[in-house]
Amino acid sequence: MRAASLGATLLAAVVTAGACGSDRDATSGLDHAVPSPVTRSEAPAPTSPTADPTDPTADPTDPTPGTAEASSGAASTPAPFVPLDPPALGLVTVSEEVEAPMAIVVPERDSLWVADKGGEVVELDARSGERRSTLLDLRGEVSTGSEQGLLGMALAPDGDALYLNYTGTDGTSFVDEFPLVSGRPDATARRAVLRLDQPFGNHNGGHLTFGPDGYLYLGFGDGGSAGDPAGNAQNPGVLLGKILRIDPSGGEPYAIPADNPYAAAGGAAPEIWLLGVRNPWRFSFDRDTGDLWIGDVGQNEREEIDLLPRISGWGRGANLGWAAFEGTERFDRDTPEPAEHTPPVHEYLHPDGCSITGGFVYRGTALPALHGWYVYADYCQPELLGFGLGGDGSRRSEALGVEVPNGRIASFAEDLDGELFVLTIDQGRIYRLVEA
Ligand SMILES: [Ca+2]
Repeated sequence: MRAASLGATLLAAVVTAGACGSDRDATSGLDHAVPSPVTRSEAPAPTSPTADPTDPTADPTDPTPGTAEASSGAASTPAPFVPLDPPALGLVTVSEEVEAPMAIVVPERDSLWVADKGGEVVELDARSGERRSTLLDLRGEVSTGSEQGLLGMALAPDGDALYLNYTGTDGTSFVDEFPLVSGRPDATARRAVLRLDQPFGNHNGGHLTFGPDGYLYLGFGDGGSAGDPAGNAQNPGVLLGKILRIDPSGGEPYAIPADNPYAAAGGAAPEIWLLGVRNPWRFSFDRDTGDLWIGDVGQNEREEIDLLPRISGWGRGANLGWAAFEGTERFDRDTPEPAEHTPPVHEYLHPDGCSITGGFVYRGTALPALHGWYVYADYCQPELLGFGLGGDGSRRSEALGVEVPNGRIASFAEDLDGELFVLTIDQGRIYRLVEA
């Protein structure tokens, strides 16, 4: 397949290997914990999860927030503002201290905590970019395959603990908790939260983030290889090919939020929040609207963006289609179309890219014209990309006119003010998105 040759040449093909279906894969994790707007007295049947438990009139297949808002009459989710012209953007280097930055959390204004794919969590001076200290060192514990390693990191909303998602030396995915003591993660108090066997080295997902509901959302790929040979993504009985939602501090090793779609359903995994993802490589919650945005890496042809509006229940129980669909197209025709299929809000084709790197809806103040744009990228292209939704449901997709000078865009991060970092590997650098 087209991307296979690329995969052979990329040392850190977090995305590429996902696209080409190599024997390597990674998992991702997400997390969030916030008081949920979803209130249900009963969970849906595993075979017919509903994407919108709060509004029976909303169309679960329509991910357009403007439409969902109109149908429900709720006014709490402002429609994104879509500017007429992309702003003039630039990138400034924040730091070159981290070889393969995967994630950043900002515990306080002058400090950046960066997860290095190789297994370290390092503290950088936010202004100079200089390395202050090593916070955690898991280098002897993580695998080094292209889609493996320390892949995700999230800080609890109350600042009590740091969570890491990484693949161990045998390829297994782990999520560990490190309580913060005197403001720093304490390795001696480490606690295992989740482990997940990985049948192949690729499609580990690995992202995790706390949602506006306070729960931890974790993304795991379909288990790897190519074409989801075991049918994991459509199987509600396994955690592969899913976005999970847990309460890591509510039990041992974690608690299941009562409104998870399968919390009370026998035969389905109660951790599941939504299903049918191939390799969710970065997802985020819009800090203004709470909407959930997912970049899901395609197989051979289509990279997709999925939007699960808060007002429609954040995609609770939604089925994003893989492997019955790759983007909007049929893929595995032996797998029937899911009953609650939520198609992507946007997709693009190879060779315009090879593997999506999901980003954030920009909500900072430094770049007013970018407000409301979903900023993302592709692992095989240097240029930042933007996707915008108008209040009328109109959709715009544009290159944003700024390129990373070297390296490959593997991740994004957000600071305390909603300004964006762009993280590249191969030539590891952290950039900040600024006005040109
Ligand atoms: Ca999909």
